[in-house]
Amino acid sequence: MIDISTKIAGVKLDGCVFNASGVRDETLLDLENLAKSKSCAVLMKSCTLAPRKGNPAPRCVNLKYGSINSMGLPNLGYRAYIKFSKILEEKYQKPLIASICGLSPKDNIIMFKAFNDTPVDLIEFNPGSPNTIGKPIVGYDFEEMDRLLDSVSKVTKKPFGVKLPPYFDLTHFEQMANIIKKYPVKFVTCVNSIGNGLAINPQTEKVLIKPKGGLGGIAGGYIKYTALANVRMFYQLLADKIQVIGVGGVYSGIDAFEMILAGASAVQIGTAFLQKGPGIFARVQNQLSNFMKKKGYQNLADFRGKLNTLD
Ligand code: RRO
Repeated sequence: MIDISTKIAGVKLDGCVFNASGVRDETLLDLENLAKSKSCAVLMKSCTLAPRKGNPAPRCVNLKYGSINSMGLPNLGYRAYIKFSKILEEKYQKPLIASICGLSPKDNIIMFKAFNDTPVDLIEFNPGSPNTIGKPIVGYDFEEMDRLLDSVSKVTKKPFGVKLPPYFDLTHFEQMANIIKKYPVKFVTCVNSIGNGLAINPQTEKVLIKPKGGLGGIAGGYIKYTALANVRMFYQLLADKIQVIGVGGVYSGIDAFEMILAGASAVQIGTAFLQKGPGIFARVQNQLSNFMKKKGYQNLADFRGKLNTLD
């Protein structure tokens, strides 16, 4: 029997695949649909203190091999997600993960504190959104990240991780890993969308999304190789003491296998869930099990992080 279960920060997941924050996870209906699906956890939309409508539409468009979005953090405000977590905990037996994306350091502290007394199992801190107009990506400001991790570490009682923007330079991987290692961070999620791509319709000679003159976060197949590199680098730099969750361009069981081989302890699906619907979770996990069986692997530990180089 092939076992694809995993543990994140000690929380047991029946399989290793679940939804990425930001796709069909904003309302209670969305979250109940995830709870009923084969997603092995329910990860909620990144929340802010106050509800937000987000950016004007069209703000998320499918592309041939992925997607572009500038949603602008539409969410119902953290109080709604606290309420939803209590409802979900009563009705379903699935790990619950909150995603916090405060617009200021103070907002993050308020929300981290508020989630202490909820049934949420884990918190994914999201300082990497590329789409809040007028705000730079906090995950690229190393000093600010240090201060933020320091302050949230002091107030949270929940195991938490950080969703990182994609890094492209070797020294940046190292700098961020060294900051993360100073705090009780349990996992990093690699990666958020690659910010500020531009998709164009050559027929209409127009951009595809309305916000930011058409600029938006690129996700899906286009970013798989960047995501794999980030998973690999953080897996090596965090030396198995802090877990890595891989996200970016996972459409198949083999994509998930590659993430785990690079070092991921679990895999999230965003764009493929948007495009293919909730059946994607069972499909990817079945394909992963079949591929493992062919390879003679019984569980994820048999191959996690065991990627070979050519030297
Ligand atoms: O809501 C968004 O525009 C958004 C967020 Br918070 C994020 O973290 N990543 C993304 O691609 N879009």
